[in-house]
Amino acid sequence: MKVAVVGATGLVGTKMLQVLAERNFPVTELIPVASAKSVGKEITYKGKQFKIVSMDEAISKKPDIALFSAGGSTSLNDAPRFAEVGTTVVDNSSAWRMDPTKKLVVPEVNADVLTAEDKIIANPNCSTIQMVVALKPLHDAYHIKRIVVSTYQSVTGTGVKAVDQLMNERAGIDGPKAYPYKIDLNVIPQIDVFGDNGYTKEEMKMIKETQKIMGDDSIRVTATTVRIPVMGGHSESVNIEFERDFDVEEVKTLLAKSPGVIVTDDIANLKYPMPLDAHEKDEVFVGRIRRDETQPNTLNCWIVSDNLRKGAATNAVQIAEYLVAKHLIGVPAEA
Ligand code: 11C
Repeated sequence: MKVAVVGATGLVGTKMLQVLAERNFPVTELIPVASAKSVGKEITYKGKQFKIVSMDEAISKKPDIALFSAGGSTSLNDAPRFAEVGTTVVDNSSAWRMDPTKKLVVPEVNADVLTAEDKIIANPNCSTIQMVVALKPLHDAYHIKRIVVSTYQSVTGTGVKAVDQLMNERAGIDGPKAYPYKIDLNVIPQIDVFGDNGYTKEEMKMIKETQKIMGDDSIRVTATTVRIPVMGGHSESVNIEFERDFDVEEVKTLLAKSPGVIVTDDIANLKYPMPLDAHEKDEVFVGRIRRDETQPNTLNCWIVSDNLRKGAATNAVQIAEYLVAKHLIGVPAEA
């Protein structure tokens, strides 16, 4: 496969290169793309140096697949240009996610919606991905009526500038700010901008994307998304009301055998998921699984995952792997 990685120098782009290498994705030619100021510089992939090229040069090479993580406006502008030359784009931005003509995919949940006609495929938001991986098997078994989620999100979700802000604050160094407030020793109950309804964009993504990926608009979701000064991954406290009742031990068994999920739930030995443990792992970790005793058919749990991996790069590479396995890639788009 000729593989382009667009946004190859960013936090997610760098992770995409790492994950492609680790999982031995069948790369025959790697085409790293980044903004004009990085063109000509080099990145390392599997111990070899590769020159960063411009968008136009990458398109002229007609890659089989392009993994995009360069922001929404680049995706809106350039993903269709790749699609026109037959490249399948897996886009990590929010640009195409709610477009009814584009698929929004988490392989463990809905890879089966993909066809060879899908030339721009959307990768969901990190906090949505980890939640749906854990909740899909429970939806299948008990049917979800309502989800109440509060998140505890890593600064890595914002990007390099936010990581630098946290580290600078910790070291007592002044520097550029990614957030309107100090993040070290603080908690900021705002991720992305506010909409007219008082919810942030991140909260609305969790609502809309969950319904689209699960293929079920009847699932009611309400979210509060919060930034905390951690690095290794996003955590979520999730309360789920089901139509049917469940047995807590059965829930644990069901989750433990679900693809991409690891149950870490042994309170006697103080075992539960934490971002420090999820860091650099591809799975979604679920713990603190218990009945909500205040109303029927309702469960509480705690979901943690590395937002740069399963929440972004790994999910995109898994989509690419699925396309290869099912021979849905490198096929010319229909006229
Ligand atoms: C965050 N979830 O943690 C965001 C980052 O729509 O892909 C990813 C934004 C997105 O800030």
